[in-house]
Amino acid sequence: EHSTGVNGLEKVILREVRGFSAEVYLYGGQVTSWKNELGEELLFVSSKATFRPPKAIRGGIPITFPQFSNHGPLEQHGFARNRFWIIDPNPPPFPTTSTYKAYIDLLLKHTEEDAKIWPHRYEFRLRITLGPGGDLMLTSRIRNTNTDGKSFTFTFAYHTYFAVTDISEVRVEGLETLDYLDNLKNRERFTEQGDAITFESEVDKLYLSTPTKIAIIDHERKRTFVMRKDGLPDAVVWNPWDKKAKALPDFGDDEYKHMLCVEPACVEKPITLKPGEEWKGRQEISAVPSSYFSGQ
Ligand code: TA6
Repeated sequence: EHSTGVNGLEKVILREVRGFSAEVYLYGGQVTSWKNELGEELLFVSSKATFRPPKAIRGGIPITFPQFSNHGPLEQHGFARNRFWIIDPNPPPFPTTSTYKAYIDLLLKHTEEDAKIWPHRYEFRLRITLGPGGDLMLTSRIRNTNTDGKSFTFTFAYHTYFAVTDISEVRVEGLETLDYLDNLKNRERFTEQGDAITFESEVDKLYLSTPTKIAIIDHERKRTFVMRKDGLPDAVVWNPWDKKAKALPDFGDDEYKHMLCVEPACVEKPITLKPGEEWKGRQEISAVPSSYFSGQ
């Protein structure tokens, strides 16, 4: 249902039969809450998030488009997360076989203002779905609607902030032995070691050619987040740790202990669309008790 969020910003609440819920702000097209049937919050949003345009909301699932990172002509992470999206008046049809219950279709289109910094026409359709069992799925469809025959190229990520009990008790499985670009070492390329990733300092790594399934294990709470993705070959893992956390005005000094960003992305090989072409990128996350998780 529609409601008014922080600072009067419009938000939509999705509810699922078993009691899972999610909240999406039209500002940024950004999920800011995903709760399980016990009402436990599964995503991290900073207590110092400003919810004040034009700054992005710190947490949940920011959409970084048309540029991930500050490597390019645009501001850091592009501008989709800094714009007001609308409810899609003409959403794509739902696949008939789907059993998904609660969903919302959002739309972001080019504006003359944005055309000054990114001279292209596009339609970005974002479907946010709360599925049976509380899985949260985001599907992005980005279409080039240029009428001048021009292609455009972009990079993309779902900048997902998971809430964790204690970062020093978190493991990530699925990225071991992969190559990554280390953003803390001038994006130099390294190879990850052979077992699950653990955390004891700032991490900012772009893993390349990653599997469709990644697991984030919150050992303390015996909870595993399972992330499945399509069309997103890369995955960024980020924790600012103490120094960087202190330097971010909209991030509490100690909050790095209770969050981890795992961000399915398309960065190493940017996406190029000709007029009329459409790209699709999907992220689906679920939270399961670790005891069930086979770890395969
Ligand atoms: O998540 C990776 C990253 O690119 C980091 O380098 C850090 O800058 C983070 O995004 C947050 O960026 P933001 O612009 O939201 O403060």
